[in-house]
Amino acid sequence: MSQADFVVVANRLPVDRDDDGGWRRSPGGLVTALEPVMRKTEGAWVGWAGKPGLELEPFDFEGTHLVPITLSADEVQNYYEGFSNDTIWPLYHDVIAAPRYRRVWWDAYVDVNRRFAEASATAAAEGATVWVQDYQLQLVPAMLRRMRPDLTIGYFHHIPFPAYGLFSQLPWRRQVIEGLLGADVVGFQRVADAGNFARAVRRQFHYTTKASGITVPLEDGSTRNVLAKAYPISIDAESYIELAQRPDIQARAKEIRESLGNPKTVMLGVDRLDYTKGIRHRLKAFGELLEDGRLSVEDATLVQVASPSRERVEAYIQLRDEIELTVGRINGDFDTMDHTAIRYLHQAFPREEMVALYLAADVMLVTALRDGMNLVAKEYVASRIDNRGVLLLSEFAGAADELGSAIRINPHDIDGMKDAIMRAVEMPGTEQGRRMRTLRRRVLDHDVSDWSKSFLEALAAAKR
Ligand code: GDG
Repeated sequence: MSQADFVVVANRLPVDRDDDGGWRRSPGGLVTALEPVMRKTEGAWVGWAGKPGLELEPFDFEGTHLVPITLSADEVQNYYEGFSNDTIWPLYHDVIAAPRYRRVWWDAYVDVNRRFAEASATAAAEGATVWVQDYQLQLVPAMLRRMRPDLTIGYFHHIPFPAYGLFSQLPWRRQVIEGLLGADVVGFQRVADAGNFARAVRRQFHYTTKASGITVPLEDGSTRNVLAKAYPISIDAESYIELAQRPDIQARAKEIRESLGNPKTVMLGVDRLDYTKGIRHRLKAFGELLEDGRLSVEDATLVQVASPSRERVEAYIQLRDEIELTVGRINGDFDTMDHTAIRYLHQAFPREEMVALYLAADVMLVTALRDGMNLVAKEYVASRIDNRGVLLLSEFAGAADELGSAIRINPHDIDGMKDAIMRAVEMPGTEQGRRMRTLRRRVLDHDVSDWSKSFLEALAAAKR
């Protein structure tokens, strides 16, 4: 079997299955980010094909060698929906929802991580570079290093890494840290995440941590250096600009505004339906503004795209009920025959439609309670080739570190958020332009290829 010099390991393969059994590239950001790298190196990608019980041989797709991992229905439930999305996800997002610590879920997580590590060990050539992605696979770096000490191993963490006081709840906290320390470079979204990780290492293992790296003692008395550092992820900004320039998409943006009854202000939220995104807080602030009479449905409409997500996890089922109840109440109280308060869409849309929505929106609401980065904020900014529109951005999203010219909000402070929304609604065009130009400069200068390049350069430097 052919072996690759560059291997990506992620929970999901970069492809989705068509109804006719064929494959097409998935639209996700990670796939776009790594596409140029994969093409240059003829790499391999290890991941799950997204369907339980599906057994597939490795195959080639558009120049990448794909290595499918089989997950049984039980494993999907315990490793993916359980430990990944009902233990780690809520714990790492500051316990917004209560994490559940179940030993059977942990056992499945260990087993599945081992299977990913074994497949990666088989796929990687002598001395290859392996890049492991995200919280579903935190044990893979150390497992893989034990199997293949010749490899250079990177790990990127897409979600926050919590403060030690929360992380220490995890019954398997030492195993998780040991797993991550198997990498040569552990990348985080924010400087604060890297700091939280270093502190967890100090508290649990008493290793020395410096800006130049964490010193990990080895059994033979020597040491290894592990670099833990922030590499903020970004988007393929150019592709958003290209879409925003298309006349058909600009026309569609106009059509969207018309279909909403041409209100003065269109506000927009775009999120996976997830409790970390602060959708309820946003609805509360908007509903109160209507109630207070500071906004009316003739003046302002909120479009909320809530794309379906993790629909079998209990916390997500409950959240959907709560949000839909709230939307129904607000619309029931304030809608007229001609205008709606909230246009709620529990659907996923093609990227063209997303960009039309970005162009149609005067105010973009990113109100996450906790978010690793939040790419929607960057997509909105990149799409605004007219230098208009206002971004409201939660300080609890990683993007806040970079996007200082947004209107910064604390989503827990409903009064503060209401004032910020009014400020955005009333902001003069000149101020919008000044802020948007600064935001766009940042996103265009630091796009996703910079992200992968700087991470992979650090990894190359770690190669002895
Ligand atoms: C995780 C971290 C971090 C959403 N609905 C539709 C759609 N989307 C696209 C958005 C955006 C992506 O999905 C969502 O990315 P986010 O960054 O906003 O959030 P998560 O999904 O939670 O991602 C996050 C990210 O990983 C990367 O490291 O930033 O903090 O939680 O690209 O546009 N796309 C389309 N239709 C939809 O209906 N086409």
